[in-house]
Amino acid sequence: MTGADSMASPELLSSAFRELTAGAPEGIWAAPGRVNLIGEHTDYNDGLVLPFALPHHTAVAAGRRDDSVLRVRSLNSAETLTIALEDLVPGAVSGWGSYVAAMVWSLRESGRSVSGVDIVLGTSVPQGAGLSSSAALECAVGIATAELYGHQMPPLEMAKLAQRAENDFVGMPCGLMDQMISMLGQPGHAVLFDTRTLTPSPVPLALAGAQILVVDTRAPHRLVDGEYAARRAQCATAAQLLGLTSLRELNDDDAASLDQVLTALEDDVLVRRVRHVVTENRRVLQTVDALGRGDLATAGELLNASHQSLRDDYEVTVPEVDLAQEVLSSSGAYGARITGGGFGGCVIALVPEDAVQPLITDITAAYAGAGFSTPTAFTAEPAAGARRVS
Ligand code: GAF
Repeated sequence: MTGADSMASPELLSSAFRELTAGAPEGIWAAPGRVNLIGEHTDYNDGLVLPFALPHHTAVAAGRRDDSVLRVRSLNSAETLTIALEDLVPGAVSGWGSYVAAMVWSLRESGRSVSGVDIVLGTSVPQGAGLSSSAALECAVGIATAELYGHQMPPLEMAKLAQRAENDFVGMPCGLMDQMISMLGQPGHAVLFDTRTLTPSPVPLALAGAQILVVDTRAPHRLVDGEYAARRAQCATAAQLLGLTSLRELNDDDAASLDQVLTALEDDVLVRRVRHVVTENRRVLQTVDALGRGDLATAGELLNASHQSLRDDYEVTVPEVDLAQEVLSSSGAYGARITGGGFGGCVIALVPEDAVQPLITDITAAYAGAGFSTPTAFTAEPAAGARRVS
């Protein structure tokens, strides 16, 4: 068990809860981070995504209070947030506490009655690495608080409330992918999610002789700083100029007619953003098909193509990420791509089992040569979504 894993252990959380409140928690709940296999920056364009939940998770020990105060302690930051529920308004809380406050706010905004709560949280999801630590925190707090106050909610409804928390309270205009997979992850499966119909379809991830390697480039990953919002706005503008409800209405079945449609945009940046989204939706379906046939070579090529599109057309990569992808894809992986929102974060690769260690060595050497911070890496298996632990 790593130090981070122990931060989310039920024993540690229970004992910290007793220290904070002098009583036992009413329960412990957990929700995972994720990697996205493919389907990037498509979820706010009514498109397709293919993430899976990680074993890394955020856990909360929680109990009701007999007043209207939210009190939260984080084992990862050793800070305590105390705020009256009537003071919960967007902008009132910043830092990690804003995700907790946002979720309680969102539950109350949905009309559900929620009063005071004590929460102690810990996480094993790497922070700021693009592995969806925010959604893990929102969903863990959401299922804990809802259950404490007797609200039964379908997982997708909870995911939508978590997305609203992040959009309207934290100020990050994310799509629904991260919250969806944190709620609906399944061991052994990725989830193909159609964000237009809100339909999740589990996809078995049996990679005979291969692994998903996750490389944390440790390049700082920041999505609240405007670049993500700018991409989202560019897609909305392009859809509007093309007279579409969303970019999902476009496909590249006929590349020549897509090019013809895109000439109407008269703006190279918008053309490239749209081209990424349209081609990425197709790659998601092709990846599901290739994985279903056990064709890892084709799945790897699709990961590489996704990365190139995110680098050249969507412009969300950074040099650390491109270097990791280049080393992985040219030294033994079937394919590799940036995962998550971008501007730093992690690269995932589909890797033959016996190539995992040599590739980690190669990347570490390449990073040292380039003067980058030493990356970290782990192999990941799909894990379960949000749940009560005890
Ligand atoms: C971030 C967002 F939170 C997701 O909604 C998604 O848009 C992703 O970036 C890019 O695919 O993780």
